[in-house]
Amino acid sequence: MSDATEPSLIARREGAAGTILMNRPHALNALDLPMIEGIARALADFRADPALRLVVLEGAGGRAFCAGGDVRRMRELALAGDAAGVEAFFANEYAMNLAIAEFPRPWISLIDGVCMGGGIGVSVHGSHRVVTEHALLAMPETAIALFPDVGTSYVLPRLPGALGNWLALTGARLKGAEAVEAGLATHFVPRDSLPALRAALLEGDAGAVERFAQPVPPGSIAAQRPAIDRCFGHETLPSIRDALAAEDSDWARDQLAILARMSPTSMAVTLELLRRGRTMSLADCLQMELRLTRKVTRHPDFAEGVRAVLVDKDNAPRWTPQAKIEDMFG
Ligand code: QUE
Repeated sequence: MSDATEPSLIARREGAAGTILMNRPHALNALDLPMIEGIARALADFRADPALRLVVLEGAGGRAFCAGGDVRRMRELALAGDAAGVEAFFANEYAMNLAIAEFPRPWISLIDGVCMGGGIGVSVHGSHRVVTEHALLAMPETAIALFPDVGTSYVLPRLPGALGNWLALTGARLKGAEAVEAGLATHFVPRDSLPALRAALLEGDAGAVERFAQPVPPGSIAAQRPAIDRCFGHETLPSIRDALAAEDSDWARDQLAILARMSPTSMAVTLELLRRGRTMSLADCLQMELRLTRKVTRHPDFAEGVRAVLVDKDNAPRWTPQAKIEDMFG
């Protein structure tokens, strides 16, 4: 456990590298506003340092890379009617995500634990996403009536086949090797090799990632792909449900049960978001996401979803379905 006096973000120069440690292990390194501002400041400082060859991003505590954003706090702000507070958080986070995409040198994330939501946002736009056998990646926002954000409305529709729709709607959790298979991660390196890889990176040698990486054989994603594409490659939720029902398999029944727990509004918003994001730039996708947060965080499902999953942890959200999804896109 870190104590309250320890900084939640530690950014410094080590050798030829800039290093950033997300350091809120008691909250699985979930990003709060000071951490987001700290990463943005580090990006600017590192850019201005011509001797700095690459950046290494890590999570403290051994269990998580980064579990997401500080959605408990967002719920409190939303319930208090503090729209400006909600806006400040997401606007800063998404601007930082774009700055990572535009960072001109290697941005190397070492993902050795849970990496969800905001954790995907600080890694996926960089050049190298290194995962270990302990990595677990997901975009689980439909469970809390949010939607896949942090630029994933750009990333997910560009994954092969219907993988993006599947990951976004079900919040499926991918192990490290599966994340490489799906294209969210770029390299698999065993946890045991991370200290040696890190030492090489501090010498400024980004090529070390390739040398330490192990090949990932086609696995569970390849096996599920035909069914994922058959069932999740549809434009509407009813047609996705119909396709799952027609499969008549245990896998398809599992997917239907998962979808039945998610916010119906959030799923419809998510499907439309990824449909639009497919042909948009990352900057435009982030702007679309920011507009969506204004409506989505005011919808009763958001506070209820965070309550059910993260506050009371009863996992029994009482959703308030709504008829017109187009309204959410404002
Ligand atoms: C969906 C999410 C998040 C989530 C769970 C979901 C999310 C998030 C966290 C989280 C988890 C553990 C913590 C914490 C936050 O969980 O965004 O502070 O200790 O941050 O189903 O979007």
